[in-house]
Amino acid sequence: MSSTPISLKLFEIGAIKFGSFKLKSGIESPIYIDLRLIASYPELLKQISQALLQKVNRETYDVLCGVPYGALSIATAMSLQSGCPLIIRRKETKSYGTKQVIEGVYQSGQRCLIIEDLITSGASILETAKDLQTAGLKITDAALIIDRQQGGVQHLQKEGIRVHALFTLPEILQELEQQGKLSSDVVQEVLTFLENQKTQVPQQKRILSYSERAQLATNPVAKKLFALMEEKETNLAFNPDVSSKEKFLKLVDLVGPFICVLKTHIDILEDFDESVIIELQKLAEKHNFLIFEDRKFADIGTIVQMQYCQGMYHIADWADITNAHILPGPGIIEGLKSAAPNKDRGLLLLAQMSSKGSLFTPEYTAQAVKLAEEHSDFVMGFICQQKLTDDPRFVHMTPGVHLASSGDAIGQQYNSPEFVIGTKETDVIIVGRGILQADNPSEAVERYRKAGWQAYQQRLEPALI
Ligand code: 5BU
Repeated sequence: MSSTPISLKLFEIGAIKFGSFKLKSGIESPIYIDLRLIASYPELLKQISQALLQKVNRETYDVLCGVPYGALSIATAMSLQSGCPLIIRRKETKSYGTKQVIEGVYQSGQRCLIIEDLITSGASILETAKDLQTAGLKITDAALIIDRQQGGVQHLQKEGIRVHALFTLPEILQELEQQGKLSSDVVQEVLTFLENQKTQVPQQKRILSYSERAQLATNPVAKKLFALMEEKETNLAFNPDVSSKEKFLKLVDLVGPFICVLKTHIDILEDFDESVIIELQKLAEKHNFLIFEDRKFADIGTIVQMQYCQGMYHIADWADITNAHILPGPGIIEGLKSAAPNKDRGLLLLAQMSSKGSLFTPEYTAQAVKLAEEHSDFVMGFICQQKLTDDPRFVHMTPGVHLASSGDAIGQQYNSPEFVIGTKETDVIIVGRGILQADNPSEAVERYRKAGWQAYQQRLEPALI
């Protein structure tokens, strides 16, 4: 269809303005585009949504999703005209989402067409695509009204998303000039401005390697862990949750060469005695891994001090890492820290859990991040289901990982190593039964190591924001 009517109407309703405008970034711009105005002009909205529907082959998508909020009305209009179902992405819950991020009816494996009004760097579309992919949807195409031609289309192409734009911004300028709405001087001014902007976006966002993060970490155990992950090429932690010490130690010896962390529940062992600890420490030395007692402390400072250093297990003597709930407040961190003053020890805060119906809320998770920042000498990171902070000092460790199962009968929920490290951007996968119950555990441990490591390496490739 002819581009004239739409671009002219966008100009007439003031969705594209020329003059001098101060942008959020402080930059003076000769052009201002606000396509949200389209929602107030139903005829134009209809015309645009029809044009967008014609732009993309209907065979290539099953559902529609508009990037919030600018494109919600456009996606809705397209849904009404085509009969294609719509889903909605919530913007607010994206940071630490235990809540439903995608609303509506859809099935894993369905193809979703993303709708947007304007593309600059492509970051907004990518953010929406990531959430949709996390929900199991496939994203291959995005349709939008205006491409500012500032690198967004190429950026998305690299991520496997084809962009279908009704117009490029230079095409609109040309049209308006031909229609006598703009002088050639203004067109030139805007084109020069766009050209200068191009060099500024998109920027490179470099992801730090584990060894770079070893340099930055403020907790000594986090430093050791990052360094040994890089050295052994593994981001796999294993938990041999078995009750016999003989079986436990045999398993540890078997998986030792492939793991960075051995996670224990020492109180599961029915025949525990001190020899377990002596042998475990020898194996940690032999295979170069750290020991993490998954004790999940949850009491007041004074009691956790005793639980950490005394009793049957003397955890602080042998476990490089332990973890704690933050429910009692910062006293639990201070209590544990003061209990092992002369040793290199690290604490992980429980910020999210993998189990179904877990009561962790985004606010609680955010508090864990805040407490970690305030105690970064002792707190080395989090037990979580997704990356919680860009602060490179903190390790994100994720349980609930399995290559073949989606969960157990009593609430465990599993994700793949690729999803956890690649999509959720955490650092360490914690695997138990995926290896323990495999037909061939020594083959399985290498499979998990490789999957986790490959996902990390893929993430390291320079990403554009
Ligand atoms: P699995 O066999 O891979 O399901 O074992 C998971 C381990 O991780 C097990 O030792 C749990 O105690 C631990 N875990 C978990 O599964 N989910 C969580 O949110 C936390 C710990 Br915290």
